[in-house]
Amino acid sequence: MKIKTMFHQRHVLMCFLLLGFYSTAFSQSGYGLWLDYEKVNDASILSDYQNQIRSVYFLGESETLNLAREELKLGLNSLLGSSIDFSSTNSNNASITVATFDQLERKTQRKLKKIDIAKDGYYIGHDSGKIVITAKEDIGILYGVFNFIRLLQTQQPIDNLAILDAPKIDLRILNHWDNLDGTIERGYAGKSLWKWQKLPKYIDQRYIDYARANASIGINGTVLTNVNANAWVLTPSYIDKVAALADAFRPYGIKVYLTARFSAPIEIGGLSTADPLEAKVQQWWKTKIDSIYAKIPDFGGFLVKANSEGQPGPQNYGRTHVDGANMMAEALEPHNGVVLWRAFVYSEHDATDRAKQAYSEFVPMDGKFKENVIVQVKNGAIDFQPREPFHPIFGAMPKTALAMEFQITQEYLGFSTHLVFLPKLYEEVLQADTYQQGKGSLVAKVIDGSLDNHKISAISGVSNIGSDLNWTGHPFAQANWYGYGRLAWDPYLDSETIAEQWLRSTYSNDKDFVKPMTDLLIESREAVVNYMTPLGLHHMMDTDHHYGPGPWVSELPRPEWNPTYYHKADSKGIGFDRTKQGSDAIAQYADPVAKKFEQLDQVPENLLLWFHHLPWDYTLSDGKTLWNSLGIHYQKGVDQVREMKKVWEQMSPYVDPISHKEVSMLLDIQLHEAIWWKDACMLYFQKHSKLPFPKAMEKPKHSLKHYKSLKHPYAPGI
Ligand code: GCV
Repeated sequence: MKIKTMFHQRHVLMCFLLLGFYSTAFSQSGYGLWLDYEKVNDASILSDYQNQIRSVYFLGESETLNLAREELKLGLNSLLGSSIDFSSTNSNNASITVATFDQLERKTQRKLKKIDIAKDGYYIGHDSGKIVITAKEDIGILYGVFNFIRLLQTQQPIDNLAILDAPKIDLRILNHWDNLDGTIERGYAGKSLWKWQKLPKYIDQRYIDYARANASIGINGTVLTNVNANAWVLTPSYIDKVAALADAFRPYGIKVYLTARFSAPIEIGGLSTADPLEAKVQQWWKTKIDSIYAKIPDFGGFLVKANSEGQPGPQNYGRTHVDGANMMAEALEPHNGVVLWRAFVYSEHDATDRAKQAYSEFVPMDGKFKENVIVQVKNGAIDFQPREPFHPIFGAMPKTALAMEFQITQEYLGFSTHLVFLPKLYEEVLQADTYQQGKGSLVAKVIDGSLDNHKISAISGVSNIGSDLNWTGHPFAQANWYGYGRLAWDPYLDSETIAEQWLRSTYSNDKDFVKPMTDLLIESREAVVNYMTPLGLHHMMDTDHHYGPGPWVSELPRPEWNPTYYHKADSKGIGFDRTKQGSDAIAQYADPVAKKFEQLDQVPENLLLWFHHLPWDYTLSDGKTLWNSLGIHYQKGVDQVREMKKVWEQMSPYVDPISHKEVSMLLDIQLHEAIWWKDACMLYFQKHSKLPFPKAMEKPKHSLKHYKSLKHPYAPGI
């Protein structure tokens, strides 16, 4: 560097000071995610670890194994604060042995031979008092290493380990809704990570850091592009760019997928049709797919949004989703690629309840899709609302592999401004019992393929990652990326464990931090439901950008884009009647579930207005009227955010000052917006109910006219 020749010595000193400041600011920026390995701060745990870990015998060479070795070195050296001896030749007295099973010494193999390690899984145990991390495959070693590091990060005992672990879902995928121009649909954390113009030659360090973070939680696939797809990504020059990303991600066990625009044969192929039954169209896709595999031999496959919200699809040619999906599947099959075909369909020309349409269209097609087609279903039948009942398709298509689609980006939950811990929402859906094969037919079992014995299983999360220094906009939105990954690995994990692990790995192991903050994360999901859409209300967000409340919106050309379509508030009452007297959407659920939702004395109160239209003076189980309860729920949401703020204020001893301030400011905005939601919605509903606000509810700050006048033309997220 030329610093000395460029500056006077005084400036040099200043530079160092600034660099010091910069590196502190950087380390506090959140860039390191849950992978900043800070030295264990509990003296007795540290000395216990130091006694048990003095040296590592790490066998094998491959790109993935080399990464695992470096990660373990980094983890141990940082967490233990000393330099650990690594050897690949000398096993003598090494405290930890790391090797794939076939490379372990014979005597260790004999001892562990009964342990049935699944593909991609790993085992962490002991042999003659020494720790062994082993796996069948290199990627299992990497996963094992990350999990071993997590034990130390979260200060767990390591003297009696016997952890046999493996992913329960095969394809654990992130869906980026990233456009080729760098914008991100519903993205609130900056621009796309993918620098298309500089690819394939320029490999941004962020690609590597992204892949490492994903591997640490077991994610093994990434769809690079928006489901509202651009055919251009399938042209040769873009495939070269995609191949460069695939090369960067491969050592971390991550495959790339692309979104395929159904009309691509016309747009970039020069054909006059994209009819899936036309031989020339089939041939076009075959040639295209072969050319992709020539450059990316482990390409994952396609994710397709067809005949949905204006996207082209087979129905443009009078064909079905089966025709479209199977055509692509056939071309992908020889390469072991899959088609993730989305079931997110609803039409303005269909007068039936939007919540019913995907089921009505897809369930009759069960058994007709090829084996490498996975139908990807959103967690609920409308659209990623703060609370929805599980999608009735789950369990209702036993002959078709179904993927879960969760949204990690907070399109309907306060963007990257509100602190909402989504694993709580995911857990609620995964643990829901569909009863499709009797009691215990959990959504999780549909997704992991165990309920209907599927050969392949998949889960997708719509990414919340962008170019912001901290990746996700809100520092706590990192917990949603992390939590999604953990649940994709094991959909039976409970959200509290995930919250605790994330907090410990990211911030502090101090019990006075971990306990209140775990409670805060868990509570945060119910808070957002309360201040946005309590008691089963849904889709009341303002038009288009979905930022803030817009319960009054009623004039959009597509009826089902209007909030009034969903809450149906009138002088008599509020709620969507989906019973037999109403849209009968409830009939799409298996009997015991349907009965529960149909009957007012059984329907869970938190879904009441999802399924029933009820009078304002309807009495709830606690004796309150519906109207009063609504106001009390809105107020509760606001109070919950106030409580979150109070808890966070106490946390400054455990969090660096920059992050603490950042989250405090975001909580201030969240509180302001929670009040906005309460006031705007209750004022609007009062126009219909004509009732006074319940006493427990704070009076609105402004008039309904004021709230209706608010406009947000440049709300982020496109
Ligand atoms: C990618 C909702 C969102 C759209 C999104 C769509 C989908 O309608 O508002 O931005 O489009 O879901 O999931 O396809």
